[in-house]
Amino acid sequence: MQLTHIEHIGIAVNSIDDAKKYYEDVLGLTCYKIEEVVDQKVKTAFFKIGETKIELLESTNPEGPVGKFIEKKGEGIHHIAFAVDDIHNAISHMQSKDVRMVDEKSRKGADGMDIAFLHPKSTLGVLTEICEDRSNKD
Ligand code: CMX
Repeated sequence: MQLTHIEHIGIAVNSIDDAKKYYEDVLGLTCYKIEEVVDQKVKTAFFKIGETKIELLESTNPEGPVGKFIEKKGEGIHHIAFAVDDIHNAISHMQSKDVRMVDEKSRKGADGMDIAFLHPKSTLGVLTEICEDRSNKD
């Protein structure tokens, strides 16, 4: 298993419309996509910096993972995502190291990725995602 780069950093925000102003007007980044991930109960907005992305996460339901996070901790860094070459291999590797997986199998995430989350209780308190870009592989 090999991590190739930091694919994105997920940041929980109260409002994408409000947060976008800071990322665009102050940091000078461009939002290239807004996408709702219905099963995760979030709306996402993506910005690119080199090979890495910033993913803003706005909850669409207070019972979803980002809604609960915002309620408990407020806005801020929600997760870090590492790119891997082969997500099935990476999940097997994590399981062989006794890492608690939120997702035992990969699933479709935002921006064309196959993703799986590792539980923060197994990762020193940092919610961690692994993702494989399938866009050039199928
Ligand atoms: N980072 C670090 N720790 C976190 C966390 C986060 N983002 N979210 C929750 N936790 C911690 C909580 O603080 C809590 O710790 P304590 O027991 O010490 O208080 C512990 O994890 C359990 O939290 P909880 O509120 O009881 O449990 P939840 O029902 O909120 O589930 C988690 C937590 C991580 C399993 C859930 O948020 C999850 O499945 N996340 C993965 C999916 C996800 O985050 N989707 C949104 C993004 C989708 C996308 O990027 O497209």
